[in-house]
Amino acid sequence: MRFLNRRAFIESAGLFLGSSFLSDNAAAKSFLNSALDRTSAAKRNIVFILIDDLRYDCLGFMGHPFLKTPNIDKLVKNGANCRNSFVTTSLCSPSRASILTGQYMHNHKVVDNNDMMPADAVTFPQLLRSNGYRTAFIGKWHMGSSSDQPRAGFDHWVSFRGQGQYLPEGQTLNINGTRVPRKKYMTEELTDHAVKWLENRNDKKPFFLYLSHKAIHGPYVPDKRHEGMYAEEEFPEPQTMANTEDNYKNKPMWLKNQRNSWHGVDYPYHTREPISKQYNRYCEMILSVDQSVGRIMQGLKENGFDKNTLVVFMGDNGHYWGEHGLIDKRSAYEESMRVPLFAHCPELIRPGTVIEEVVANIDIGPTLLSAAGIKAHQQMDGTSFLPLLKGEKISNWRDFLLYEYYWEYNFPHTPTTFALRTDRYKLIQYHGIWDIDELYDLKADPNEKNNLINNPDYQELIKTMRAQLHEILKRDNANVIPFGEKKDHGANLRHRQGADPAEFPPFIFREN
Ligand SMILES: [Ca+2]
Repeated sequence: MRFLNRRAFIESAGLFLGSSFLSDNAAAKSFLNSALDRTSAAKRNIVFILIDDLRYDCLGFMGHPFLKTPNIDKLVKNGANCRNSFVTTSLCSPSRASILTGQYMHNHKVVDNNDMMPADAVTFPQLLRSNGYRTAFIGKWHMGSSSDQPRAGFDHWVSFRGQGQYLPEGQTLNINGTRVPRKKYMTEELTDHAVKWLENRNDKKPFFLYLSHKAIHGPYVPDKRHEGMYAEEEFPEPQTMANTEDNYKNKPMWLKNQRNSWHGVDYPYHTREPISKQYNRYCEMILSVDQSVGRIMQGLKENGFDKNTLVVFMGDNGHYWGEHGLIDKRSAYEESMRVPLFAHCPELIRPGTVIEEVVANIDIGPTLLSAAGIKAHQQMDGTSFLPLLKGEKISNWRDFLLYEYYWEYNFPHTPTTFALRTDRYKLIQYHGIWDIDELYDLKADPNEKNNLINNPDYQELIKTMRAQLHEILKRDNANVIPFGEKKDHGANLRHRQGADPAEFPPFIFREN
């Protein structure tokens, strides 16, 4: 059924009033008022913009030393900044599935970047669509690399297989089931499609647009217009990057071993190109993302949707740039699990709203459904934080967040990881590896340098946090780890001139 806008409703009511059925003025007035009440409760338009692998601090307003992001800065300034936002799994497909289903990875079962989403998964776009929304997906889907076919829940579909390519030569987009040759740099082309779709929103239904950028996932290929702009800028090297005894003191062995791997600073993506150069290109690519945000906001404004549309901007996972000798993501340190998350809606959100509560990817579905006046599905693990966006408090908001990552054969250097993060402490425990766990006091040690796992003062806390962590897993019958099919040896190379393997930590050794 079509929703009528206010004008259409008045027009149809006027026709009706012109007949002989309503001759009484009061009755006519009452009818009109109730019609207006119903139309004024029209559902909110929603735009969700997802960026791939965008770090929480690679933004101008975050005080970045050289990167400029005026459009994103403006969105944050005029909206809400969820300063403590995390993903429950720092990996593209599992996190995207958590966003769509509101579920932890152990429940939605998309455990790596290869698997399709289960056919019976319930996603929030499906619920929006079945509740009268016109829905569009434009961009990177990435659950099931072999298929770019339209997925359930969307009236309009523009996507590509797997990771896709930044440059258009020889590439196609799947537009509603038809392959169409690509024309432009990916970020710009996807934005073109999104703006065009917004321009055509005149069918009176509320709309939901999911713009899912490929940017800024590696390999890092900036738009020609931005290539080289930051080439000479100095890389902000993190203090935990150097291969020093201090940086690896009391650290797990896998961490040092990963240093010289696909996801380490000594052999980044199996190249010898310094990560500083890759980082500069990564930043240049963010310029296209910022332009995309500016064009979406402009498109909303030009079509009269700027006041009532809820725009949510988010990263699908974080990204290391040298912290602990790592690049990329997967493990549970802050730069990997923390993401940018902002919301903008002049009708709902006061400019300059800052939210301190811990929110996560599993909360996106419930929140956007709530903004549409729809109840979250019972399968969803997350909770709506819409009241926080509106400046209201939520009693009994979560005290801790579970984090999980399952070992992948294609990147064998990161172990299966479970973590429990409170606003002060983070317990990280590993599974299936002979190694040590970690505990950090995030207030005293935000860079996670001082592992407290063997500190006698913290043993009670560790016991409590372990119990809480396992309680969540047991509740969901998640004590069984699903895994994908092994197809090859994976990216298991090391460089001869890179770091040596780690030694067992001294406390493990005994003399007799
Ligand atoms: Ca990603």
